[in-house]
Amino acid sequence: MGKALDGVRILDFTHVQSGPTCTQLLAWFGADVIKVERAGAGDITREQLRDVPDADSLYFTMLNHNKRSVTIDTKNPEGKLVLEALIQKCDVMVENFAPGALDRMGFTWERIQELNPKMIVASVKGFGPGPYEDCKVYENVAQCVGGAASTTGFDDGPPVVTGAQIGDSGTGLHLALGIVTALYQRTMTGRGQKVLAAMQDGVLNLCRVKLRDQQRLERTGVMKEYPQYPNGTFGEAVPRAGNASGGGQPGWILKCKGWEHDPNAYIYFITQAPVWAKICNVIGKEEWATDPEYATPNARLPRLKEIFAEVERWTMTKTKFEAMEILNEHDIPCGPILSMKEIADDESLRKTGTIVEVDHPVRGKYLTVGNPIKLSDSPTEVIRSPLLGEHTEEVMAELGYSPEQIEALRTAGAI
Ligand code: CAO
Repeated sequence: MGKALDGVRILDFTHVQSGPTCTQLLAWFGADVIKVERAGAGDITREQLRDVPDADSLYFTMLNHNKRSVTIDTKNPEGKLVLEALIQKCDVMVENFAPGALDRMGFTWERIQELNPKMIVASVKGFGPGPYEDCKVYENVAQCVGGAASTTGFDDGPPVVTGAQIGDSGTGLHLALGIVTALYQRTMTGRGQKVLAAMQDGVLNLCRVKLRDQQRLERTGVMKEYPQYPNGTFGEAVPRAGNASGGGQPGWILKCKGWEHDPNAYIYFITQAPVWAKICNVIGKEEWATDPEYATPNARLPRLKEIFAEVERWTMTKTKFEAMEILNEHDIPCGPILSMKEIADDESLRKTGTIVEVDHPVRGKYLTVGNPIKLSDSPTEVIRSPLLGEHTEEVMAELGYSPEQIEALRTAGAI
């Protein structure tokens, strides 16, 4: 069966996490992704957080599946010529170097356009144009400047970053959408274009509901679904909401049986309005279904702490999985707090290809997250990440270089 992006060739000039997540997705959709790495060293993540001596780290292997690796010294004059040949053969260049690095290398937008006017040049940067455009940025910096950290955590504690890599992987995802959109537009215009996904913008896009709340706060001075209501105080900016739900259906994380010794024996519980009567029945507070103090969503807002405490008295008598089963019978939305160990062992995630076991010639078998986006006509097969420079000769031959030329470039240190 063919793949959605069959025939699309990507010059993958990315490193670390944000860019590689983007190109990995494109590779899973069938693009030929040629990862250009620094000769001799490669993507810095190959050696970061290593768990097996001399094997590419999981950090690298889990972000670079289905790609080919070529090593080129793009600061060497002959290496530059090889990169030029690649630019002429590819549809998209994806890069996430520090601001200005590509220009310093001699590959400005104008130069790339000269070489290939159809080329789409897609970049991740920390910030968009403005006062911080020259700054280098990593994941947690993006979470802080994109509004996630100031709105995450508890009111009486400091700002908190989330484990979800919304700055890196989130921006890679945004960039991938920009790239396929530009590819689609190119089918009509015949032209390439620049695609920019700034990490601050990507995080802010994911924090959209918090900018919503900022404006609600300014208008009304209070947000009734926040834990600060009714007894706490609201300041000028959106406060940290603890585990409150970001939508109109109040929720909280509640203890389950075993919480004393298991840090993940908790469940997320949502007091969804349409099933309020069922919630009352399940927790044994039938009278709340008709009591005007509890029967409507508005009446409940000032009493959420008391209500969740009562629900928790019930959840503490069940394991998180027992609670999930009972609540689901009644269509009450909830979710157990799953540990990474539980997720890794989850059979259903393996069946769908969301968790995949991959074999690697140096490190052996390891688990990875497969393609989370399933296309019925373009199935994903997860192929192990390439060794450093594994495909240099193969790609050079495809570019028309003879074995002698390849050898000479190798001797010159260009590849
Ligand atoms: N051959 C020769 N030189 C190469 C090369 C190659 N194949 N590939 C890269 N280089 C060079 C670059 O040209 C650059 O050289 P100059 O500094 O002389 O211009 C140099 O390697 C280092 O690139 P860098 O500045 O991007 O790398 P860094 O480790 O200093 O910074 C990072 C890393 C991530 C902070 C920075 O790249 C960045 O801000 N990127 C944009 C935002 C981003 O993607 N952040 C998320 C990273 S994922 O957590």
